[in-house]
Amino acid sequence: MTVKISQTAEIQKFFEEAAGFGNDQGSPRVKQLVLRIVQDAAKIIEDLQVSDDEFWTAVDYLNRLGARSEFGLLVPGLGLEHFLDLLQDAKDAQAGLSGGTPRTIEGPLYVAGAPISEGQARMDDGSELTEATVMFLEGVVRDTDGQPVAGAVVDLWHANTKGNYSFFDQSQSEYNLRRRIVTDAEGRYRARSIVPSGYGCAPDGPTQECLDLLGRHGQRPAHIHFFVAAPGHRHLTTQINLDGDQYLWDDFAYATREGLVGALRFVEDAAAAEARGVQGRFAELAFDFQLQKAPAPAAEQRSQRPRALQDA
Ligand code: MBD
Ligand code: FE
Repeated sequence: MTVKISQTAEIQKFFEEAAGFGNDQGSPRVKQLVLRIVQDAAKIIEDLQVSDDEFWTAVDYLNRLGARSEFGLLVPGLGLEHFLDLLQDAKDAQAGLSGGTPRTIEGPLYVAGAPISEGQARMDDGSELTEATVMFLEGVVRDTDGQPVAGAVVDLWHANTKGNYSFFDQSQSEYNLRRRIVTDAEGRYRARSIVPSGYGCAPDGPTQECLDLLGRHGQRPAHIHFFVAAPGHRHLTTQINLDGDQYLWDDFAYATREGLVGALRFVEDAAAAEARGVQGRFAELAFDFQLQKAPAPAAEQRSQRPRALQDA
């Protein structure tokens, strides 16, 4: 059996030095992680006989991925963000935490600091009313005993009819299709918006370049993202993925889950439209949430993941 160079004591000691184990400065945690990353990279290079050309092509790829700010897009595309959910689900099961609306990935397109209002909000700026279908979205936030949660913050965001998100798409107005709605005394939230389209990775971007080499598309079904938070309850990051979309169960980001599919109800009734204050065909979507009790105060907060306008 041939000896693996990457596994020799000499090379292991060399990487320990490179990862800062020879000094008492810096961060022990980062040293631990970096050591493992360089060790595993070396093992991959050796085991899979990665050529120099392949190695430097990969280095250039990561530079281009970062330059286009697409690292956060490749991560769900490769299933790693969904894996974090599966891992947390397994930990929850072990800890006996169950019930409530399933979690699913946040994705890379949240922006902090959306306008906040009590009970209801209009989310769209009206700029797509000729091409869009008006959507009335409403539901109740409850605890796992079925009791309504008043004062919960429902922070929701979605794409426009082109599948693009405001902030990242500079052609949209500030915070278009992004709102925070505080549930009323009955735990209810109501939003008037427009039916979103599915998102597709930029065809000329590095994420799609990788997906092409994997023989995969970069499309998501139409969906609506949510953070739902309330004192005493566990923060929930989730989405509604829309029934009938061709990508519902063929999502490049693997976010669709059982229990997170929402069905639009299209209404073509002049009296109903007038009662809603709109003209013509519109859509209704009802979706309720259930929050687990927070096992500890920290569980009430979303992750500290760096986000756009974090401090807004
Ligand atoms: C999205 O809109 C999204 O939700 C995810 C997970 C990845 C890319 C775009
Ligand atoms: Fe999204």
